[in-house]
Amino acid sequence: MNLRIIPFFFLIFITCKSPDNTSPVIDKSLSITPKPLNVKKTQGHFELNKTTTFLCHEESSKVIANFFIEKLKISTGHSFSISNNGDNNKNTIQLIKETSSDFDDEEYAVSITKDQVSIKAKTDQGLFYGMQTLMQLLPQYNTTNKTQLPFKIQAVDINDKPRFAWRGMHLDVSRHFFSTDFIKKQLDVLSLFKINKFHWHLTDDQGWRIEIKKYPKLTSIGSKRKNADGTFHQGYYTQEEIKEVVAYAKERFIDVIPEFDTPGHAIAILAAYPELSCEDEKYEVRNLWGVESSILCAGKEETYTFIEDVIKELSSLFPYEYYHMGGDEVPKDQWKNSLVCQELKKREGLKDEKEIQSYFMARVEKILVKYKKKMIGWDEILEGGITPTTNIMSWQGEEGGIKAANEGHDVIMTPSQFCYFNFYQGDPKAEPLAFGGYIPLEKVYNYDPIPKEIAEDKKKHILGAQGNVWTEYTYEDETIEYLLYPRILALAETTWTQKENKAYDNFLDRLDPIYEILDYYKINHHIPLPEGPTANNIVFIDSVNVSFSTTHPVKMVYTTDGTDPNANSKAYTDPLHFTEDTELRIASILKNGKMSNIRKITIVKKSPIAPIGKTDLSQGLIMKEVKGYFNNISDISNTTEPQTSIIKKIEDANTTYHWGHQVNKDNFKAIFLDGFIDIPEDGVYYFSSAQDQIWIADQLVIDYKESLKKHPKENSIALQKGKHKLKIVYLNNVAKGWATDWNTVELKYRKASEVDYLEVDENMIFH
Ligand code: TNX
Repeated sequence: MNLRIIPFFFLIFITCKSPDNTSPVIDKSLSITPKPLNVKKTQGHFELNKTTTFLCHEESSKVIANFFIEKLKISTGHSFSISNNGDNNKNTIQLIKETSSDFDDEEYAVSITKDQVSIKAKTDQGLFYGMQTLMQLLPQYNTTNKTQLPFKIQAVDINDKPRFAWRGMHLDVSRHFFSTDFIKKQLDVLSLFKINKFHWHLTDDQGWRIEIKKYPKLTSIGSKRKNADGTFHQGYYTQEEIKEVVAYAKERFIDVIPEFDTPGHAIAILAAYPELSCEDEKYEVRNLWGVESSILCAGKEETYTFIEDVIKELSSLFPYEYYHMGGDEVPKDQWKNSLVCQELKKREGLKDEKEIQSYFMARVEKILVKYKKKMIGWDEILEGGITPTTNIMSWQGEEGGIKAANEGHDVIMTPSQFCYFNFYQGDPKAEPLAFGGYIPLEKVYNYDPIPKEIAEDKKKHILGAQGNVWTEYTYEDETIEYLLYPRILALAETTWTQKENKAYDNFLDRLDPIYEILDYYKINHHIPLPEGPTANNIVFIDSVNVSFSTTHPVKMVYTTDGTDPNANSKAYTDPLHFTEDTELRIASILKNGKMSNIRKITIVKKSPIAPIGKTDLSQGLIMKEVKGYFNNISDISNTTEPQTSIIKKIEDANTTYHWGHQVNKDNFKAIFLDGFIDIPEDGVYYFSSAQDQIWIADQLVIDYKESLKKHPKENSIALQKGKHKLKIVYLNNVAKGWATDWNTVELKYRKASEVDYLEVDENMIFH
């Protein structure tokens, strides 16, 4: 049990007997997320009961009241009614809109007294946030039973407003498609925490996902991706579905910002309309991740006509002021080689291809202005210069945002090192597959969207920040939720709460009430996993110590008898000491009893394997190559005659593709490297590799079963000094968008007592 959390935990849920000694007074005023500006407890309590009514003086506040009445009906079973009777305010929840007040637009005040609850704001949005705060004060988030009325809530005065106007979340639906139901579920939950922007990344190389009536092939062709293994991924939203999501978001005061990525990340467009490219080529929707070199032609008028036609249709779907037009990762070789682009360059007096992109974005912005929209672009567009009215989304770190804000552009911060929720939130050795990187909760929480390099008078240009979820490696709804929560709530607080009111420890203390809400909404949130061992098979010779930690404090429970741990299992406190074979199962467990995935670790006592007694060996390994596309080792046919050669270094087995390039299908093959490895001294060794199989001394040390092989796997084996048989099996293919030859063919090793891996180099391999 984490001692630091206990006292606060009791504070949050403090329940004192009310004077009539019936039900307790609930006080959740310190557990609101994002943390409000001011919370002041006052005397007494308010009783919410079946005769409580909502009091609204305007139609628009009635709409808001009804929205929450529906929610309360689900949690309590009771339908509250609305009255306009202004004379008797007793036992009411009043929604008071004061358009002439000096409140900010998103500001609200909640006052709970013994007689009534009042929520004041200048706008409907303010009232909505006031109600969301009130909801967090009620015991409505009960996953098992309906909450019984009446209940008593602590009297309190809350005054609150956000630090930033842009509190966003982004979702890439191109790499993998997600249903409107899933998106609505997220919008509903995000609105509880006052997130107010949804950036919908609708188009990319790997799929166009929105119906455009004038260009039907965008969806009939552009929304379908044929994967390298022959399977398909497809999906798009009809305009009706888009409208539904936008309306659903609007009810929750979330603006939806479409992203139509141009001029790069556009091969799905070219697959449908190849005439929009610079080259006379046929294109396919890209089935590899990475950066695509085929882009929209900047020198053709048809490109701008197409963009205008699409924007015209988008403008009837997305009513908000901002449109995101991409501009990221644009390889410019095609423009260099294109006659029309070079003519354009000359005609417009453009210095280089970067300036062609500036010209392109400026024209796109002009189109947007016609539809009364403001343009956002990724920070790459700064390279060739931008128009004074362009807005920047800074993702390649903070530099682009700093430069743009200092030059007077509005900026949304989403630097990948703080805001990319497709990155790992815990140790990649323990966590399920993610993009890469490492952004634990604390890093998100402590991120400040206003870097110190921004001049005082330019700070106002930082509109806020946003969490991005790119979906190359997320196939399931649950995985998106796992990556998002609770990190997006740390960002919600970072963007809402004043910096001086934030404290990570206090946020951690509020995670329990947050989990209660997430469970109520059936969100598959992350639970920190037991981290420490980098392999799930730990070999030892005499004895071994195994220790665990978590990214933030949470109890761990474990068993050593082959059963799954539960709440009653032993709590992990200190490193575990093993002297015999054991199957260790360990998991994290929250205060509400919810457990993380269980980590199963086999701990095995072994004597080091004796070397083979060969001496007449030459350096290098024998390489056999079998041509063909193989998903699994078992698919390799024995009929194909392998090509045999000797390689000096393991890395000589590398094939030749580069990151981002199209894969050369003729290069698909299986590679077998055979020979011996020279082990320097007796001991337990860890090996690390992203190849399919590593055999040492006839033991299968690494068996990379997943088809997608992105991050190296590790495993241990006890070996005596000397030469041992070595075999490496490697399938050069593309699985789930990942080309295996983006992994260097390599094998690394370390002694169990060391931390850093070394390369198995040319002096260690023989045949
Ligand atoms: C870069 S962020 C991209 C995306 C990828 C992402 C992966 C940005 C503007 N472009 O196309 O999905 O990295 O993290």
